[in-house]
Amino acid sequence: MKTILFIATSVLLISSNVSASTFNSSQFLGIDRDASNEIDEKEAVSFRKRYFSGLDLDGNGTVEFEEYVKANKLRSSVSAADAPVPVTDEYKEADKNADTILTLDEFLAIGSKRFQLLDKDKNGSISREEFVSPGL
Ligand SMILES: [Ca+2]
Ligand SMILES: [Ca+2]
Ligand SMILES: [Ca+2]
Repeated sequence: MKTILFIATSVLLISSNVSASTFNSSQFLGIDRDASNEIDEKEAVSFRKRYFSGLDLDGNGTVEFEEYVKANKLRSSVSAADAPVPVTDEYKEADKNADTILTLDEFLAIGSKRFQLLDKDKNGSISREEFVSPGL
C-alpha cells in the first residue's frame, strides 16, 4: 500500500513539474520586460497594472465580477448571457472587502503577496526557477 502511494505521489510530482515549466516560459517572458531573467518588483507591478487594465473592459478603473467573467471568458458559450457564474477563488482572494468590485489597490496587494511567496530566496526578484504557477 505504501509503495502504491509513493508511486502515485511521484507521478503527481512529475506531471506537475511538466506543467510548471510550460507555464514558466510562456508567462515569464511577458513580465520580464528587460529580459534580465529576473522579475523585479517594478516589473511585477507593471504586469499587474497591465493585467488589471485588460480585465477592466469598460475602463472605469474598477473590475466588477461581471467584467472579470467576460474578460476571462468564464461563462460557457452555450449558457445564457446572464447565467450566474460562481465567484472564483482568485477573485475572492483579491476582493478583500467582498463587494464584488476589484480596485487596483486590491489587485496590486495580491500581486505583492504573490511576489513575496514566489521570491523564495528573498533577494527582491523572481528568477525563472522561482516563477511557478499561479505566477503573478
Ligand atoms: Ca470596469
Ligand atoms: Ca473590492
Ligand atoms: Ca529571488
